[in-house]
Amino acid sequence: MAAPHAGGPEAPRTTAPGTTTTRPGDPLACEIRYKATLLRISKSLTFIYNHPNNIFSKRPKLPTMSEIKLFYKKGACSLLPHILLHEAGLSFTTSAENNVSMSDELLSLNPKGKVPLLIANGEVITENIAIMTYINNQVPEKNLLGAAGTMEPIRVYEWFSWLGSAVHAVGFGAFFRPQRFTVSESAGVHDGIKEQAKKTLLGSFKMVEDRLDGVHAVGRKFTAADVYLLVFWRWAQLTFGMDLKAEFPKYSALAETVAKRESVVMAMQEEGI
Ligand SMILES: N[C@@H](CCC(=O)N[C@@H](CS)C(=O)NCC(=O)O)C(=O)O
Repeated sequence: MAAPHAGGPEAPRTTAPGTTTTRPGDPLACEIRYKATLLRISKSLTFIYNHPNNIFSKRPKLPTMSEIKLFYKKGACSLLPHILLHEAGLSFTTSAENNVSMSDELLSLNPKGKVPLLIANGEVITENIAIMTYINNQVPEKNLLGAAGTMEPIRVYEWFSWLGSAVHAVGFGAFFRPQRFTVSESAGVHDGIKEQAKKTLLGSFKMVEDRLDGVHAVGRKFTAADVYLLVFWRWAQLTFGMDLKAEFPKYSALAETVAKRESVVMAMQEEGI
């Protein structure tokens, strides 16, 4: 059937008052269609140019997960989040502090002058427990702090709290830096503090030993509590000069099992320890 404009009677047109009526083939109709097409192309180009994924745009990119940066010190407690970042499979960069003094950058970001420090999506996060909670929240399906909604996260935080305070701040704090616990500068006083700290730490290790029921601190699977325990076992092994395996067989089995994880091997290799 022939189209109406091809020789047949033309269909009546209804036009709004003030609009121009055109016939197909009219120069005016061609020009209007041409301009409308140009307008559509121009709108599409503007949309593409302004899109955040346009690699040619000069607009700043939105923060992405790849912008995670960890400030650490070789073998320090910052090894904890270093391992956990690998466990999470997140992409991140690192900045190593030297053993003598903290960098100006670290000090300006953390007035406490300590590692670890994590920058993630523009947020500066200090404190191991806060950093590990942040990492866990990025990959909740991995249950790095235990399965949500069960007793596991409660138990993991129970370990975190005790390990971070009694064991780390008090025990190892006094053992490695006795000068922080006295105004005396006498070597004898410092040695006394160290001796007492070691006694306290061995008491804590005995509590770990008695508490463990298998090679993981919480349940039957790996959690960040295992990493916390591994870091302190390593410090003791390097400094106590005793056979930890004979004294604390369950704790040592946990440390040896966790040390074989790819995340641990990678973090330790990166720190050169
Ligand atoms: N409560 C803090 C303690 C951090 C801490 O004591 N970090 C130590 C390294 S294990 C540190 O940076 N010490 C200062 C230094 O080594 O100069 C946390 O858990 O993140």
